[in-house]
Amino acid sequence: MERVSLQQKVLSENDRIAAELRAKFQDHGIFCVNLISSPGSGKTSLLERTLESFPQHERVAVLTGDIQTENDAIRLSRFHFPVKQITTGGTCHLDARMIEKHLADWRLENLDMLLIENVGNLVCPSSYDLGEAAKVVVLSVTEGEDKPLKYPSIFFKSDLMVLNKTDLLPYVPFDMDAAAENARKVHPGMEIVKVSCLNRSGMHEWLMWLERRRRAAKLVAQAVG
Ligand SMILES: Nc1nc2c(ncn2[C@@H]2O[C@H](COP(=O)(O)OP(=O)(O)OP(=O)(O)O)[C@@H](O)[C@H]2O)c(=O)[nH]1
Ligand SMILES: [Mg+2]
Repeated sequence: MERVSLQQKVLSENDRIAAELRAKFQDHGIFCVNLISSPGSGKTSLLERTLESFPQHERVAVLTGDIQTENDAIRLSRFHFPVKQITTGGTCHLDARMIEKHLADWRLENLDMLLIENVGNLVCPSSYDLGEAAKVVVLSVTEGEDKPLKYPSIFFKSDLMVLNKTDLLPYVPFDMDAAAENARKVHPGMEIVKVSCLNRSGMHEWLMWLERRRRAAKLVAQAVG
């Protein structure tokens, strides 16, 4: 009984900070994405392909979470946009306080888009709101098409599923239609883009999705402000 109420307290504190972050992002017209997947599905690779496609004047920044190492921040820093690593030291997800802390010395008025790579995990990150406008779940073709049914929460809460590593389809038994059907069983009408971060196929659709959502965030900020 007590354990449940403590967990509720932690989550409601997280929700309070997340709501403050969301309000700040909305005020500044920042489109914030929370990228979630199992370890190794290709979150950093997708961000590498994304950042390499942006012109240098793009007002984008990245926070990338891992339990240990600065490896992902080092990979992403090559593109010369602001990047910070959040090292959780054991925690299996990012929380809103970590985002608040790592944003503290960035000027939000200089940003249009904040891309957050969560810790590799399909379960824990789904419970922690980071103030994002959209969660995006990445599933790669080596993971099995049943994952949306086994880990429904994150597929239900995500606006978009990015199906990655499609270049491997000739070599692994993965049924794309079944994966899409399973995702839409959990989340009817869910948007899906199929990509390969290796050969860059599908990148246009992913970038168009980002651009559409970024414009929508700007319009909301203008309407409210
Ligand atoms: N064949 C193939 N390999 C890929 C693709 N995308 C990523 N990889 C490889 O998959 C491995 C993991 O990719 P990452 O981008 O590090 O995955 P991640 O989701 O960021 O991993 P964590 O941060 O550890 O959770 C790397 O060896 C990538 O080169 C792809 O589209 N095709
Ligand atoms: Mg990564």
